[in-house]
Amino acid sequence: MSNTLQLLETSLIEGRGPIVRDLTSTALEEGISAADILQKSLMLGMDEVGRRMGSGEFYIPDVLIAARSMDMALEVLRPLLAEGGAAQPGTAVIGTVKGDLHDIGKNLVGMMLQGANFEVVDLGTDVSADQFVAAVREHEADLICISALLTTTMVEMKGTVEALLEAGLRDRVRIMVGGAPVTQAYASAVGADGYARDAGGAVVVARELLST
Ligand code: B1M
Repeated sequence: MSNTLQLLETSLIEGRGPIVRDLTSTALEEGISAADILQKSLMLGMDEVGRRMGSGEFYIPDVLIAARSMDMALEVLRPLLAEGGAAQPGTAVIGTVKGDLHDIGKNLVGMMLQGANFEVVDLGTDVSADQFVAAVREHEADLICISALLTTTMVEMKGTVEALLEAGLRDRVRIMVGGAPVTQAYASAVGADGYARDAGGAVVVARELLST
């Protein structure tokens, strides 16, 4: 791994935001791709933060500072991840389920979809089933993208699918779910149309869902 990527990973874990932002720019100047910066440094750093959180070495403030640093890196990468493609595939409403405040993965998925030229409506975090339904109506969405990072909140996905059914909108919109605890089996069980493991995969699945 390059020195810059190694330093970037360590700085992210330590929550040194401005340094993380600058090292992200340096890595790009060195010719390292946005995808490699994400996969070979930033994601590894967030995984380590999660490991330390799970083992009790890190407390919530440590994790929040690291998350803010990740946001600063993503702001540098955003223009590259969101470089538009050709024709517009459709409108996607995206959000993290009710009770869940994790948004870094959801933001990445949103940026990648924008990069693939989707019109993206980001509802943020802690989004209720009713808010998803209202947004689908308001924006005439073709796709709804639901993220969850907690085993305790992923159950909200089922509620959102049911709310879309009750609102008579289920046939009009495709549903994609994702997030660390979510699996293809879980996606099928809650009645979603698609599941993606990561942000790159989300673009592939989104395109597939709207072309069928
Ligand atoms: Co939280 N947290 N957290 N946390 N946090 C996890 C998820 C955890 C695994 C940490 C751990 O214990 N090791 C654990 C969950 C355990 C479980 O449910 N099994 C956990 C916990 C327990 C909690 C709290 C309950 C802690 C507490 O208060 N005691 C609390 C809950 C708060 C709440 O949401 N109500 C909490 C709080 C927080 C912070 C606020 C401090 C912060 C979030 C800040 C923010 O997001 N702005 C935070 C963080 C940062 C994490 C970890 C460390 C990192 C998550 C992350 O951003 N990863 C996380 C541990 C970990 O994941 N290793 C952890 C990087 C991100 C790019 O990856 O989000 O997985 P990810 O997204 C990926 C894929 O999942 C996928 O694509 C993305 C890019 O490839 N993807 C999709 C995501 N959404 C998708 C949607 C799609 C498709 C793909 O289609 C629609």
